Amino acid sequence: MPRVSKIESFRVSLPLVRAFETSSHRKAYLEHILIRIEDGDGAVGWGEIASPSDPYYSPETVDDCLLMVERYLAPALADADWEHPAEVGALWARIRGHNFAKAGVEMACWDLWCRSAGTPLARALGGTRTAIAAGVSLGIEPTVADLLAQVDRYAAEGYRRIKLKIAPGWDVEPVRAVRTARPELPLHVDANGAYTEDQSAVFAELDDFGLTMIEQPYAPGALAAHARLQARIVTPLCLDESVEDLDQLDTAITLGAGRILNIKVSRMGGLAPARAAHDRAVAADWRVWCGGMHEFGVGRAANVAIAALPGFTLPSDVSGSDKYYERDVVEPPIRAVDGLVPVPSGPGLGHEVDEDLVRGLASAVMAR
Ligand code: OSB
Ligand code: MG
Repeated sequence: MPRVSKIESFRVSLPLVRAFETSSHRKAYLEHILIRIEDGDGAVGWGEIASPSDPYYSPETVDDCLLMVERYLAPALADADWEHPAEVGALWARIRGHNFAKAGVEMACWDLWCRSAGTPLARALGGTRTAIAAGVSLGIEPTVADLLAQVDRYAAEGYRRIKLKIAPGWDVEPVRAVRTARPELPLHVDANGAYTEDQSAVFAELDDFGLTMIEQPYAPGALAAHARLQARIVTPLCLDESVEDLDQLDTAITLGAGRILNIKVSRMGGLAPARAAHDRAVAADWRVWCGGMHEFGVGRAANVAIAALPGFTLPSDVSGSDKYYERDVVEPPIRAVDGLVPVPSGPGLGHEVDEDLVRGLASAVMAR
């Protein structure tokens, strides 16, 4: 039975290969928190808190997450008895929200348990795939020509689909340009909740481009508005920000607020809740796929593992490390070959963390 005796967090910043702009903000580097835990036998597990720095995607920020780990999550985990990582979430069940912080600490528990048991994380979760289909998510670019160059590059690398970020003023025109250049490419758009219902005419126009889905057109809480839009267009709506727990998923399913769920380990608060969302969505005939938060290699490896579950039938936002970072924090880095990322067969996350690099890069370290 693992008993975590040491918990460290490292605030690490890495420059992005290419600055990324969404409807809410633009980033040239990301700062995430890496979690390292150890039990009394010296077994180690790693997790990643992939919260954005600022509260524009969800209310959480990196600073909040550091505080949550120090004040609540590390004390709840330290010296607690647990048999299996699926039980760990119960230690902080009474803490409302803070899913990104919870997910990073829970992930470290899965990694530690799997490494001790010699089991790959994907297998521990019930994953059945040996490789997952990879897509890319492309940010808002300065010009349509810049966007087309990015599309060409990643389509040529073999990625299985491309997702375009949209925002008012950057929607029908870039989508039409990409669709005209590549009539057969599996394509979808993500608005990160930037539209209101009185702007719904845009989605009627986008409905004609054969998109696989329209992701999160309206604000997270606007489930009824999503249901009204879904009733009027053919393109399936996909929810991201709107679903942070199983009750919200239940409401979304009941209302018909979409037909597809983007499952993010971070947004759901961990691997066990992400798996539960997969089970619930698939049972309701929704399709699911694995989203991402520009994770470093630790969180990205966890995404690969969860995406190995059988219900993940649409390509993921899990691209190779080289799409994001010059040098990732894991060895080997995550690699996509011909649009597929292999599911590792080694224990735990299946990638070794470059601990010296992490310690060297960390701007803040907390230990307990
Ligand atoms: O909405 O899916 C999103 C990145 C940061 C915040 C939100 C989102 C994204 C992405 C990129 O779309 C996914 C990835 O490549 O990791
Ligand atoms: Mg999204």
